Amino acid sequence: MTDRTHVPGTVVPASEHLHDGWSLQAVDGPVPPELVDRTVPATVPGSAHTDLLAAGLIPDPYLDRNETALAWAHRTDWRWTTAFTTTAAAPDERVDLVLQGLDTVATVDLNGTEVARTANQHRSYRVDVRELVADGENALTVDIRSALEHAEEVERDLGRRDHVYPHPFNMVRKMACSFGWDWGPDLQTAGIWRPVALERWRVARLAQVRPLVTVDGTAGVVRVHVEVERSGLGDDDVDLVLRAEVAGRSAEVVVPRGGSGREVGGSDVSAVVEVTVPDVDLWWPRGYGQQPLYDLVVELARPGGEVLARVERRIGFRTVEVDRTPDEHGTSFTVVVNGRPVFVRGANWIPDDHLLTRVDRDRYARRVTQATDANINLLRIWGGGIYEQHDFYDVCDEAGVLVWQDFLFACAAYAEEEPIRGEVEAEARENVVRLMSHPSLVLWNGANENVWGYRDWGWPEQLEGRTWGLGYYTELLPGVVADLDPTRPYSMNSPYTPGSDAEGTHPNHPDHGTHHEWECWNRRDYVHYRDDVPRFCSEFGWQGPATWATLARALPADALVKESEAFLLHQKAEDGNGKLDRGLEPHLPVPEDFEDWHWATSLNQARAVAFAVEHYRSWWPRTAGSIVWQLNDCWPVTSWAAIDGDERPKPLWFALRAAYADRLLTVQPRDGRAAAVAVNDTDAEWTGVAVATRTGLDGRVHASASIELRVEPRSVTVLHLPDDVLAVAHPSREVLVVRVGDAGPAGDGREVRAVHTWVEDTELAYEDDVLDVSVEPVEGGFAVTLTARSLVRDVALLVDKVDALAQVDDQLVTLLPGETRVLRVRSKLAGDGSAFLDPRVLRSANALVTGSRAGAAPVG
Ligand code: BMA
Repeated sequence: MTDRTHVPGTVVPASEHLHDGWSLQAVDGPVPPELVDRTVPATVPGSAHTDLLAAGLIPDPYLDRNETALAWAHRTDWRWTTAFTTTAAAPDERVDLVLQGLDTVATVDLNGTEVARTANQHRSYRVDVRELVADGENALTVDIRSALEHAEEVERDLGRRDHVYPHPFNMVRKMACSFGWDWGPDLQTAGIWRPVALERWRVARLAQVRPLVTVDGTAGVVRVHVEVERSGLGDDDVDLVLRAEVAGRSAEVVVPRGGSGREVGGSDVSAVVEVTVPDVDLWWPRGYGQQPLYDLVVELARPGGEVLARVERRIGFRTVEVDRTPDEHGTSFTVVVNGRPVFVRGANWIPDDHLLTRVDRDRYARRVTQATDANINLLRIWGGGIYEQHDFYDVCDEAGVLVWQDFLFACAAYAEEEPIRGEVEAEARENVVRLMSHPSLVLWNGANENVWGYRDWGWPEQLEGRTWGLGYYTELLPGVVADLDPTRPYSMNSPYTPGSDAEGTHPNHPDHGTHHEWECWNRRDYVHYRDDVPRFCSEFGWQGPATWATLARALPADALVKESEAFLLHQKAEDGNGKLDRGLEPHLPVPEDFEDWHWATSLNQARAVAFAVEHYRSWWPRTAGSIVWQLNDCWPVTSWAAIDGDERPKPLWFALRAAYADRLLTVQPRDGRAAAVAVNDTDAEWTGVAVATRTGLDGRVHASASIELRVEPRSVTVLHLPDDVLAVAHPSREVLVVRVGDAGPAGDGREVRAVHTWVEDTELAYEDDVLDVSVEPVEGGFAVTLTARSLVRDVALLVDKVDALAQVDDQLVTLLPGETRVLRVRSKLAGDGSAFLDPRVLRSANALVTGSRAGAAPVG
């Protein structure tokens, strides 16, 4: 049976999966008594955690305080065993055992013979087992020992290197956040996490297929580089034919006989075949054009005869570069696709479930759809996670979502000696080749924050001259990219100053290359995002809690308070709740009541991030990208995510969708006064009339001006506002409104607007009860009608509080006096829908302020 989850795209030879009949046992370590000598059925691919969960032997690690209760697994050794039936190798047949992924420190035994020892989650292993497989029953055992203890031993051998969290995650090639992160649980998985199979082949196989895709004028060119492994058996020393076909065009070359049987999985001979597709349709990022994908078929055959190997890939024709030209502002960092500079409206991606094997194609597709629905055009796969499954990149290829892939290094110094170095090189080579066919993949990045760490986090003192990873970022990794995937750009680190070295211009200098803005959130209020105009902000973010239904599923009812141990276990950031409160104080009351606090911090998260995004977009093309930390979560937790661990969008998601809209109006300081900035990130000119008014909270217009709007495609225009519109008399009673009614030919006809207040909500003269609401059942759910009698800011229906499955079409809706808006709620709930009008559900910024005033001065 063939299965594309084996080696994606490999059709010949077929794989015999070894996924059945597995069982798991804890063999050593501080295991609880109920697991001693106990054997449980195991799912492969899978992990010890998912197997024990399925067997009902451990509680759900994501709930309550179960994470802590499962810490014994960190120092436990495990054994997986299976028996399978097959046939012995024919005289001229190679039989390889192919292990696509082991997590992590494993010994593999087939029929009593050790066939592999591994210590790298990020690569695959191939072993020639033709002498070992027997007719009939065969026994396969995979022993996996504690990765933590292995890492501690390596650390003792090589000398300590700094790492930002307690465990030495930098001493073993395993997903860094396996060991806990400031948004992730410390659940150190072990398991056979990717497919296992026997592969039978004769004569020769395609050991490596590397399509280098370029564009030449109007033609698409794919140069397919292959490495061929000979079986070393029978009549393998023959000339072969390598053929490639795409879009009905094909080409072939002869692969000469060569030395054979050198090294299993290695290459005996290389070959290149080139196919040109005239008048090719280019692949574009979303918003710039279509995403045509072409099937590439690569075959290795006997001349005029039997196909020995066949690999399929889906490619797209496009060019990509990163413009890092020095200019009057510093050093740019602009992604250019098919010659067109792209403003990156991005989000950082972490593994979507800490228990990785539960993420399937549908889950990836749901997440990427949420990203595109929020107008995101790039996802950065962060270096503390993994190289994702092909499905992730496939979904991005189809959606036109650009992918920036970090090599897997994050927030730590890394030893450049063995046994780490060889693993780093092997995993980099393998994954570059594995992923390079995807057109969505536009950038390889050396590491997350490691040059910055060396510079600012006290590493040199602690290292005493030991290596820390620089050679990986400056030599090994760029060398691998140049060698294997030369059409794709490489960036040394994020953040990083292009052209600098570790001692030169500060790696996090906002004027040069990529920048991570973490002063805001960690130490400063979000208004300070405006202090810099970074060239490309690849990380910035603000925390907020998970949605209510997610929290209520994960925590017992009595733990739904800020101080509970369970809630704090699901808040991993250093002084996270303190930062949330301090972040609220300048803007909104800090509520005592937990549900009010939950809403206030959710709203503040959304506003903080939107504030940054609007600032960054307003500076295009000087600022060429904004990648918010972070799109998703891997379990239920308070974090920077826009989508929580149960896949629910937080208020931030709605704010991002608005701030990342194709066309944006925003009020920004320019030359010491407020200006309206119109951002047009479409290919059509944006014309219309911008009406700017100085309006009372009661709706009275004190001053008004009409300004002709003309914004070129993919550009930004600053609109000067007249003095009388800015001459605010009563800051607590007036707002500035800028609106463009006609969004022009490419617009959707909807008004684009900005509502700007001169003071914080706490100082606005909000009155009580100025929002009229009604609800009626409609097909598929409910319609909630909102009408404002005075300014109402950031209305949100927290629908999951009523129905955990409900969805609402918008949140954080601001209404001017007299305006009406209907929100659509999708829900199967019975009844009249009045539950959606409960003040715990129907929220606004106003009610936080008026409610706290009432609380401060209780009537009666
Ligand atoms: C950045 C990231 C992550 C971290 C986030 C929030 O440094 O690279 O390491 O989770 O900040 O603190």
